[in-house]
Amino acid sequence: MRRMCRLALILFCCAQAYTQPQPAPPAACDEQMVPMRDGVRLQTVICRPRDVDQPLPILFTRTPYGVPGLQNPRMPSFGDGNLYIWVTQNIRGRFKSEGTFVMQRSPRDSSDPKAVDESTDAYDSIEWLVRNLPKNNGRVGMYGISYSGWTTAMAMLLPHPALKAVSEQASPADMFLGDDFHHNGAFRLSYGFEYAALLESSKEENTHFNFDRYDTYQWYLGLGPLSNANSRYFHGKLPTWNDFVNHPSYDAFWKKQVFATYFTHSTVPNLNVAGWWDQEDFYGPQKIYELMKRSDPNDWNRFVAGPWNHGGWARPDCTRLGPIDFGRNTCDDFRRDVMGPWFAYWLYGKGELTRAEATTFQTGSNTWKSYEAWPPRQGFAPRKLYFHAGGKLSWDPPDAAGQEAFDSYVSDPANPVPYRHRPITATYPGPEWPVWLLEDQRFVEHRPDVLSWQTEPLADSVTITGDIVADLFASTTGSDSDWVVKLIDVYPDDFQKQPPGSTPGSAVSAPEQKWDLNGYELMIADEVFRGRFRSSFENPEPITPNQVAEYRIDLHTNDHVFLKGHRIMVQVQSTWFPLIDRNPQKFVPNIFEAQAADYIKVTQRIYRSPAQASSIVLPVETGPR
Ligand code: PG9
Repeated sequence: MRRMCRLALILFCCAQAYTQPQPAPPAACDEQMVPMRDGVRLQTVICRPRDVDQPLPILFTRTPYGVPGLQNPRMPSFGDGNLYIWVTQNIRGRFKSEGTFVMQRSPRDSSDPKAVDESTDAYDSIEWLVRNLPKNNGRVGMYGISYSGWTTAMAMLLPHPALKAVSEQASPADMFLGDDFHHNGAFRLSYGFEYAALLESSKEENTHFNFDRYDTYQWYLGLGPLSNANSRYFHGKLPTWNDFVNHPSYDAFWKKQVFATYFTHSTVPNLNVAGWWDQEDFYGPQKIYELMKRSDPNDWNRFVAGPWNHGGWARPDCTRLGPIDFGRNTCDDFRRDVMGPWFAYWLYGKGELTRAEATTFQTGSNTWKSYEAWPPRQGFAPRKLYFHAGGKLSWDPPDAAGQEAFDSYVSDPANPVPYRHRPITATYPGPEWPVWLLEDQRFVEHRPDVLSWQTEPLADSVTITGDIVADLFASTTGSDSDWVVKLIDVYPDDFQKQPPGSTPGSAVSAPEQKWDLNGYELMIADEVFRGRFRSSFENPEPITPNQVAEYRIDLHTNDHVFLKGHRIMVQVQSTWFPLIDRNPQKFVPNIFEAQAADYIKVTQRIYRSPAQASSIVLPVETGPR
């Protein structure tokens, strides 16, 4: 396996520290081994702005990816002049931190006084920090993105009294239902494989798996059945891969990690942050916010979402993502108007907590919006866009003339649909992975195993704000199957008056010239559902071949305007490789143990008759809120 390269380092460091266009305040850093209740010591870097005498609050992040170096550290800055002592800690078993690393260590049995977990480690660290750091004001905030967002969420299960506020950002909430490792039970092969190798090949570093093919589509296809991963490469040595193999359904192993299992009520003010194009943990922050809101008598939870990929809001400039220009640096907006005031209020007692319950950047209109709830309770109503013959999508339900109507395709695991255009480079260090959700979906539209339905060009803009659900009526000739649904904004053919290269002498290399947005198919929402779990995630069952079943697939919340002249499109397919492992399409008890012969070609049907009217249900704006 290959050592971590510089680019990936930048990626992970970005996920920890808020970078900023303006110079960071000069800081002095020092490393401490902070003792936990069981004697294990955790590597902790503490940075304090130089020449500042006043007591400062502490901002604390816990990560598995490595603490920053002591020289020229990048201090967090929200651009509001408020200073913090910045503390970053490696969790157990990573780098110089003692103890054993456990991927998403499950919360401890609280009746065992000796048991430890991420919440006791956060508690013990905060206790040590407030007692030992000179000139701290006794107030601690925690924040972090993704894994560090999750350690932040875990700290809320045993909040230290000095922990005054947190910001959980892109934390996974459930690794079987919606985050990094599975979606609706479908295994996220490339991510699961490469991430297990990244974290568990070595304690001292992040290690990239050494692919011997540039195009990992080809490599994963060559891997064959998943059982070859251990026999050829991991040899049973990666605990996380073994857990995937041993827990193919939603059993106690997965439920033990799930935040919902332990959450009882909101204990600390929490700013939940999500990115609309988060390629890793989009479900998590929405779910955690939803759960915490169920018992939040002090109204301590807020929700923020913007046009960002995974952790993108920590980057210096977020004016664009992939080809899309949002017209303003939305990360600066977020730091200055949301995150800065959040910690200033709770850790400094400055300002007022005036921010709305939910603050989202509405794409399409490219404006910030505020809502009284998330998803909003007023001003939006679910409306169905129905599938019709000839690839049409319409607000009108199918009529009786279309009885028994369906569209059909053959899904072949030997020739799966690539999830992004080939060559598919390794997940890390990228740089394609972080922006793949914004790829132009025309690259697969012509495939016979990808079905598309679209509206006419819209006479008026359509605003959708809230939860999107696909309601599929589908059958397969097999006994297991995946259903992938993508909601797409199709740009008009004349969107860009001057597409790249059309102007004599135009500089094709200028960033704004690189992308051809004419007719672009931009994915707004997407999800996969593994058919064996349609009745229960705990007890998978074969699908009855050729029998129509209804699949209601949650595409999660969004805030987007399909502008006048654009079209709304839905695509359906049954493979998405190697993002999702290939479903053999023949039911086997454990797909991780399937044999090559179990992988079969099947014929899929998507129904659009009055009784079995497949549709996408959109939260359409109905009027003033
Ligand atoms: N998405 C990453 C992750 C979080 C938690 C568990 C496993 C992976 C991350 O970016 O940290």
